[in-house]
Amino acid sequence: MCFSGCFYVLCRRICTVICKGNENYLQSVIFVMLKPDVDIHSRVRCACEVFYLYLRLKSVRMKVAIIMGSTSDLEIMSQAINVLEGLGVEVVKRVISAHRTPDLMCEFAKSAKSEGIGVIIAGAGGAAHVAGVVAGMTTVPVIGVPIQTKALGGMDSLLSIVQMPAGIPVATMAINGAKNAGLFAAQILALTDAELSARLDQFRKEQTQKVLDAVI
Ligand code: AIR
Repeated sequence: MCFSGCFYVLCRRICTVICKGNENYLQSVIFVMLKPDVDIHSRVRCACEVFYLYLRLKSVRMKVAIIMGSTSDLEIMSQAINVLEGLGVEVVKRVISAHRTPDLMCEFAKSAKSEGIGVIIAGAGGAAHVAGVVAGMTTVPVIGVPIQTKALGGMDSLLSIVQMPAGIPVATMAINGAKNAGLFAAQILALTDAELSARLDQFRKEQTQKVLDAVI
């Protein structure tokens, strides 16, 4: 096979295997390279472009931040961590309290976007303000998880998170609904990540099969 033939095969591999779902522009670069009258300099330029795009596409793969008001929330919030890690999503975990560490909360919220965080999951119990306040300081989507409390069963957490003023949305899950928070975050990221989208489809298939296979 000639040089350009090998190069074409290599580039197609990069497109289809690594950059799934983002192939169109890359393929158009490859087609330019394939034109018979293209000189070697242009071919090298195209190769650099393909490599650059590959690095850029890799670097825009977003992370999910999971923050919680206290280490006592970890048992519930680990359901979100587990589901996301199982789907191959990079997770950043932090204990951040709206009341006990307000400065840290502001710092985190303001830097979330530049840190490559695509979704924030915020769990807290009682006077659970972290999700709403973080949402007020960033346009990264925030998912709130009300943690069940001993005194009021988690209704306090739920109402603290769910009743956001118009203009600052928080997607509120059920009380202790951390697993769904993880899945919802993955579904948001999957809109621009075809591989993650395929893993979510597989997750749903397996879930359905488990129900169909259940013997009672
Ligand atoms: N909390 C911590 N800072 C602000 C709030 N609302 C919440 C935690 C936890 C609850 O208070 O999210 O659910 C009890 O925290 P701890 O540390 O006393 O166990």
